Amino acid sequence: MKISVHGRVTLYDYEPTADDVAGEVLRGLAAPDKTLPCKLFYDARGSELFEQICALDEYYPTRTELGILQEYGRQIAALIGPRVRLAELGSGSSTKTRLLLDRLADPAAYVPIDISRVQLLEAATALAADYPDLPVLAVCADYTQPFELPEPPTPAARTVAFFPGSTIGNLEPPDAVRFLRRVAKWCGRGGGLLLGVDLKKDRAILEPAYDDSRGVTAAFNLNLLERINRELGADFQLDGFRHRAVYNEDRGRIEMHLDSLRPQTVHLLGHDVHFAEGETIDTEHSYKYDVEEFERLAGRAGFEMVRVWTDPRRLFGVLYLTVA
Ligand code: AVI
Repeated sequence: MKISVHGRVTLYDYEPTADDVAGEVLRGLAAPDKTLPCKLFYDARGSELFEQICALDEYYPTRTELGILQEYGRQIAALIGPRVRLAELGSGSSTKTRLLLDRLADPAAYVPIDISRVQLLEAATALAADYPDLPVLAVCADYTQPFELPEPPTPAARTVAFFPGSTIGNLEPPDAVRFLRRVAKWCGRGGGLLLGVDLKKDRAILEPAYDDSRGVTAAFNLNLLERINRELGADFQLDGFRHRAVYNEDRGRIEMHLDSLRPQTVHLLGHDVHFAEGETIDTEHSYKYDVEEFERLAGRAGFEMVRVWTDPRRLFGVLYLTVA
């Protein structure tokens, strides 16, 4: 790990190496049920498309969570308490954090954690300029891998992790439990977790959120194939695949697919990948939870539910949990 100082921001750089994209792609496409990992969505183009998704009429999670944080920010800040070390997992542009920081009493430090060094430093620098008394300790790391949280210059009363956006839903439930166990270790006894969770609801709301009328989510899904063409020299024909999103009610998850529209062979790093007509690549799961169901899952990781805030339609939940 390397430490460097950038104006008011201290950067703790775990130098995440570029993932073994080729290996993961080949393994996923060689499986009997073809898959691609959803973390590969977020190259520069994919991140741009995701920002557009967040602004879509059909994609309710982003604006609903923002509304909850705006409406209940004071209560949330009061529960978190003074002198907190606030660690944000996958901090991105840190937009939602400002709603919290504006209301927190004398926070000890803000620790944004993100894998994208450029975006992390940009957001952390802008935030440090707007909160001149707040120590900003940025960590460049893949938060699903081990790393240590930096200590604030003066000791914090407690550590609270902030994980908005319902990104927890993109992990398979056993992986979510493993991940939350690690978060519980960082926060320690008395620490907390403020988390966004997308709630179970009618498929008439869910499916359009993942298959919008303007085709932005379709472009986001197909960009995976474009990325593989670009970075690994594959020859996916984009007009040979179609985006499909379906709510699997039994599993409580949205499943995103790319369906092959015809029999075809794709060439990739010396391998021939055959597709039958109608064969699918499973590209993302987005789990939806009931509050009680999530409480049980978090309980297995050592968290206790303290408080839940939702919107009037109960589309989305913001949960505050503490380490038991
Ligand atoms: C990042 N994540 C929480 C989004 C979701 O809703 O599962 C990713 C996404 N996929 C399609 N639209 C949005």
